[in-house]
Amino acid sequence: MENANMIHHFLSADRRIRTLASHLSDHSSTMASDNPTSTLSPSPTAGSYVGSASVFSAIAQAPEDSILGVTVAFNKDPSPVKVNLGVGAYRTEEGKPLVLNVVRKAEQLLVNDPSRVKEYLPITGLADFNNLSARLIFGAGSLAIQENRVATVQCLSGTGSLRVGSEFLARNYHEKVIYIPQPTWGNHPKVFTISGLVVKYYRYYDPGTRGLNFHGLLEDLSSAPQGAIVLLHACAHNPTGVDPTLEQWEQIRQLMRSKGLLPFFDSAYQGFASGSLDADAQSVRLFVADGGECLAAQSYAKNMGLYGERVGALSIVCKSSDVAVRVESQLKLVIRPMYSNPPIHGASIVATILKNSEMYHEWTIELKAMADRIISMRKQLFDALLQRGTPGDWSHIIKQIGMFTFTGLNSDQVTFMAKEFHIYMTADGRISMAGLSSRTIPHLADAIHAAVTGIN
Ligand code: PLA
Repeated sequence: MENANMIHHFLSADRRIRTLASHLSDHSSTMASDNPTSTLSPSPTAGSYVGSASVFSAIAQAPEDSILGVTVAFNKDPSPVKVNLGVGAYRTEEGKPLVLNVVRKAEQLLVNDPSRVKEYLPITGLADFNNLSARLIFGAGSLAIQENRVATVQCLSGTGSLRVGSEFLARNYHEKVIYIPQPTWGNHPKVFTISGLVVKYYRYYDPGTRGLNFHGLLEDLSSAPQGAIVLLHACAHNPTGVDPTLEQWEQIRQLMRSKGLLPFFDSAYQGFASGSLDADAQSVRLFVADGGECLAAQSYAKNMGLYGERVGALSIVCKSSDVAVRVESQLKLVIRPMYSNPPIHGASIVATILKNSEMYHEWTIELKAMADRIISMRKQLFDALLQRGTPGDWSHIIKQIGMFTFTGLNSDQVTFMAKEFHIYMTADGRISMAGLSSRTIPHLADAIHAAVTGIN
């Protein structure tokens, strides 16, 4: 065996030397030639190989993303009155992106600290960040945390946390079916499918009442196979803005636990819905309090305004600490070949704020101000439509929760509003309330009025 290996080694070394020699002789002859390509054999990947088709020529043009593509269309519109209500990104009353004061402060502290370095983080991320993130979502007094039953890893914002969590499940969990609400965030089915899970839908929204289809939800989860994964929006359901009440959450919990369904919470808006971090985590805490297992994907994009820093966390609550240790070891196997380890800056900002009680307090005030401004936009838009006598019941605008209003406008009306009023939103009629201001509301109300009265 040893000998065979050695012979193989020498033969392949010999082959490499011969290849190198032939390259060198090719090179010297091309140097002497006027036409450097004339002595090279034509290669379809060579730029100089004129006349050949690209090796990628059969690739089809992909459609734009249904949410981020709205920004692409918006950016192309030269109109000075254009408004982007597509992507859920907070804007100030002046229509400007907002960096929280407390985030600026944390960044100053980090910059001024000479002991900070740019070494790689561990595969699982910044330990402080992970511990503090688990406390933020499960509550400081959570029994699961005290009993070391939670495995938390820092991931690339909410999307990355969902991606890592679902690939972990596809590799390690016996049931591959994940039930997601109908409708849901457009990226959910893509993330779960690419991770190796099989996506099915449960009824969630009733267009007739513009509220929760609670009966349909319970029926669909009742008929899900034992052990199936269920994606739940922790609060501020996207795109509908419709959340179950606490009593309904309790019924969902009982049903899911009785069928052994595995909850996977997507918490992209904690604190952004009600303005209270604790109130917005109640659904998750209800499930953790019963001692059962679940997953939770957290994002700091919206509640700390850290969109582009890509900072989030995935927590898996387990039945015992030894299971949590093994779960974490498997999460590392998912992360290492995906992006090796997460970025340090955003997580350091979050950890700085969460561990300093003064800064934490300041954050909650800024967060509440963002949530309140969104709620006031709801009221102003509702009043503006009422004032115009726009046909239909618009009370869902003030009833819905979180960043978005699911207006009920159809795709023709959406197209009309972009073309005639330069107002951009997703084709399903979802508008980002956080992108509105007192200045743009009259323009939006005029557009909705024209769309509703002119286009069926
Ligand atoms: N989960 C839900 C329910 C979301 O709405 C979003 C973001 C994410 C996860 C992921 O956010 P993150 O990766 O940036 O943390 N949804 C946005 C943006 C705000 C987007 O589509 O990427 C939206 O406009 O729907």
